[in-house]
Amino acid sequence: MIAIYPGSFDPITLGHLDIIERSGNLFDRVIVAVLSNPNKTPLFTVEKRIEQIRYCTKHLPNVEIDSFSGLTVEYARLRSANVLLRGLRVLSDFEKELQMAHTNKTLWEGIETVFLATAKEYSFLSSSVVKEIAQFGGSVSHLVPENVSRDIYLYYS
Ligand code: COD
Repeated sequence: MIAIYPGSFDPITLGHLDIIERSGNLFDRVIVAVLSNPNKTPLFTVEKRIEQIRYCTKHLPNVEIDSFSGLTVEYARLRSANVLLRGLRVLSDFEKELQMAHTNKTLWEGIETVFLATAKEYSFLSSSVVKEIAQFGGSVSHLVPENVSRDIYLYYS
């Protein structure tokens, strides 16, 4: 079974990476799909995010990294995947994620959303938290993969 893990991943954090590693044990193939969103100004380009994710998942043979634009369900259909993977951290995630899962189901009845609970040590962690700390000169090396930490350091120095 093929699962898509869609997201912004701007940047990928250890919380995302944990979800990718664990889902690789559950599905035949996991496609990490980076949304290319022209309405947002990201920290890193889509190409850079793909490179970052590819590097830190290179030990996972059944994980592929790609980008997409438009509707996630259309991308999933194109890739013959009928599972969307999402991570849950706190109660507020649940509200947002449930709404997204129901919306996606109205767009394609064949899609299922599978939620993985965050590892407890990453329940506070988000890309926004990482960006906020980095912006004010704090270290994020304990929050993101090493290669991403290096890129962030270069970006802000
Ligand atoms: N631990 C566990 N899970 C985590 C952690 C953590 N520390 N941090 C983040 N996650 C999970 C998030 O809960 C989410 O499930 C996933 O990782 C990705 O997170 P982000 O923040 O990188 O990505 P999002 O949530 O911004 O991605 C949103 C989408 C791109 C999936 C969404 O906007 C989308 O589908 N857009 C395409 C348009 C579309 O199809 N719209 C209709 C659906 S509403």
